[in-house]
Amino acid sequence: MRGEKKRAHITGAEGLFKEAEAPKAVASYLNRALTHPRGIPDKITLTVETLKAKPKRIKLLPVRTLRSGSHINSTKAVRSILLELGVSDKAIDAALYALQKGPVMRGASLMEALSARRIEPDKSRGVRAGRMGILKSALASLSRKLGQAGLDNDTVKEALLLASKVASCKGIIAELCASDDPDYTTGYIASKELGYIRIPHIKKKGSRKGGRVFFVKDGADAKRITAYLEMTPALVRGIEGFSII
Ligand code: WAQ
Ligand code: MG
Repeated sequence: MRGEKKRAHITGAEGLFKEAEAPKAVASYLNRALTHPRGIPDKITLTVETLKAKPKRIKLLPVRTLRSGSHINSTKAVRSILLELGVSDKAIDAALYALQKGPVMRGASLMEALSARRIEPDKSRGVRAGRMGILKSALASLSRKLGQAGLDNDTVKEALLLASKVASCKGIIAELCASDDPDYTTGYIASKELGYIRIPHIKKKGSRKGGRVFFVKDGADAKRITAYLEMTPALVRGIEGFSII
């Protein structure tokens, strides 16, 4: 689903569904586009496609939430977590600049973790992670578990699913994300190594900036990574082993 206003992109969302679930899923995406905090779109595009390949099985990353009461502390934490994951100071600076000052992109930047070079084929659009889904039964268990932590909402569930697919991609070291919604100030750093770390106050309230950076190993193959993120269907089948710390 895509919502657009005066050719500015407002939001996008997607999922994998069984055929029988499709009408309900489409209706709920439509409803979300019409009630989005970034405004009512002039145009909504809905696409329904049949999967050609059997989805790859992926696992959800474990979730934890950083305790931070301020934007300054959160920025410090972002730096130290990314350094721990092997991202250079230069790449951290470039990523924070892109998220806080750069134009809002539809997709994510692919950035080499050491050189800070951006390698995505289309620099203004970025790379869109897609074709990820979760079985209905797994989603019900996930909702229950997130509910106990006060986190059972679409924003968290979709971000966690996206981050879990991204982290499953060979060559990706970490992801940094800040929402472009002016009221949503919690972002995250996700990685196979440390899981999904929620970061309150990653941005200041009211800002319409935001974005995603996928840090890759220097020399990684941008084409292969883009193809995996955009095209390969990935499915969470169960939540065994999933934890909220
Ligand atoms: N693939 C790659 N990048 C994307 C995608 C995608 N499918 N969708 C959005 N982006 C980029 C794009 O640049 C957006 O501007 C930016 O990410 C933010 O997207 O646990 O709501 O949908 O509480 O605004 C984090 C949840 C929510 C944290 C993130 O992102 C939590 C969010 P938004
Ligand atoms: Mg948004």
